[in-house]
Amino acid sequence: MSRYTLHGRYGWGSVLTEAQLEWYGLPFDFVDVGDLFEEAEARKRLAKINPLAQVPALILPDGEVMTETAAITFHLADAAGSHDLVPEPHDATRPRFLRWLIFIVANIYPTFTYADVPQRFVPGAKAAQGFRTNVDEHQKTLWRMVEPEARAPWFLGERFSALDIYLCAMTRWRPNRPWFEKNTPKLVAAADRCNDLPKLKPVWQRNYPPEGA
Ligand SMILES: N[C@@H](CCC(=O)N[C@@H](CS)C(=O)NCC(=O)O)C(=O)O
Repeated sequence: MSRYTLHGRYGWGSVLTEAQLEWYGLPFDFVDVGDLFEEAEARKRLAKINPLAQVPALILPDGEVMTETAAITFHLADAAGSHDLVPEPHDATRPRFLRWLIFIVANIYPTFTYADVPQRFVPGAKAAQGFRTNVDEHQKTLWRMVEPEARAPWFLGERFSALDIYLCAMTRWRPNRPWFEKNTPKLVAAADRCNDLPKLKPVWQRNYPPEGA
């Protein structure tokens, strides 16, 4: 079987795709792109594959390049012929799945794009600092909108989905884990459950090794 190539960085957004490849048992090679914020060369290299120089960038077995985690989520479900992570078209949970997956990638994910290195978008250190503070606050507001939508034990209720994978990764990012525990306990509960799934354990360990490991 031909293989996928995942260009990514452990701990970063490529984990969203890595977890899904692992879940479906699709064979892949991982290419560490380097630190896109610290190494100009790393951005230059990745831009040849993804002009936006973002991860994940997934090369499909036929050579086609895919970026955008939500698009990849749908494609991998098709490729695997599985509804494990993406509710099928007439499933009652599908509209909620679509809504909140797109909410996360369209509204929350860009808060990282703009605030990770705000100097890219706002001139002057002082303005960049204020921008960062405001975008970080906006991000918290957005997560607070997601929280009441979560059911149990998974985000969609009885049904596990790719949304739980997003939560498991993203509750490790900004603001920080204690903030999520205090403000979005339902999201954290689904994230923790996902963290404990034996099938995905190696992915979480690779991307978020326990401290001191
Ligand atoms: N909309 C994209 C967002 C990807 C993204 O923002 N990736 C981050 C890492 S978590 C990145 O590569 N950032 C580098 C940059 O934006 O310059 C997706 O869903 O795949």
